[in-house]
Amino acid sequence: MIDLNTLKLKVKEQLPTKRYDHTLGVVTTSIELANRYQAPVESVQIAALLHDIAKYVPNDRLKELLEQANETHYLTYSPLVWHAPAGAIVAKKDYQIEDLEILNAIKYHTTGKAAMTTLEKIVFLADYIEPGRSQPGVERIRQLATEDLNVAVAQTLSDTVAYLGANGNGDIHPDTLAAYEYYRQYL
Ligand code: DGI
Ligand code: FE
Ligand code: FE
Repeated sequence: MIDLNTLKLKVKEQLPTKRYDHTLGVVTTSIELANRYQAPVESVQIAALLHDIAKYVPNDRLKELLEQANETHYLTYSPLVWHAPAGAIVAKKDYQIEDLEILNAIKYHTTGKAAMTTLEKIVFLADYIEPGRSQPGVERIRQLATEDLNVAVAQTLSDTVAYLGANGNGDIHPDTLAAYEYYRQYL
């Protein structure tokens, strides 16, 4: 059994204040979503607390972690997505998280993927709409999140794909594209 307060303190030590505040925002939003959409609140909190645990690990080390875990396919895409799969590796190695649902929620929090579990959708969405976020369109998605989880996830993916495309970012990760292709049915 994991003690959430101990975990919180450990995560706080690992992150700059701003990122820790974002993390607490993701935790709060994830709990609200878990209550609304009947997901296990404890698992949701653990995944939310750890989702960005590898955000400040240097790229060289992220690369090493992904190589050791045979996840080298990530390395041909933007380093911006590496912290998510690497975060799942760190959660297992350094935080003794064995629950695959929690590990996958961390792993896919940046790209999303097709046919996510409720837990995966909640962390993915909460990361995008926590109170500290202010990107264009976020208010609409916050509203959608109170109405329908799949629609809110679909709109998040649509906005993200449009944003990455508009920024001339040629390397949208295949999981992001597959997620968008899957969830656009809800728009
Ligand atoms: O770590 P956070 O800042 O809390 O949020 P995040 O893990 O969602 O990472 C956000 C960044 O990742 C944002 O700049 C968009 C980018 N991103 C998400 N999916 C993809 C992506 N970047 C590329 N290149 N390809 C993707 O598929
Ligand atoms: Fe992240
Ligand atoms: Fe985040």
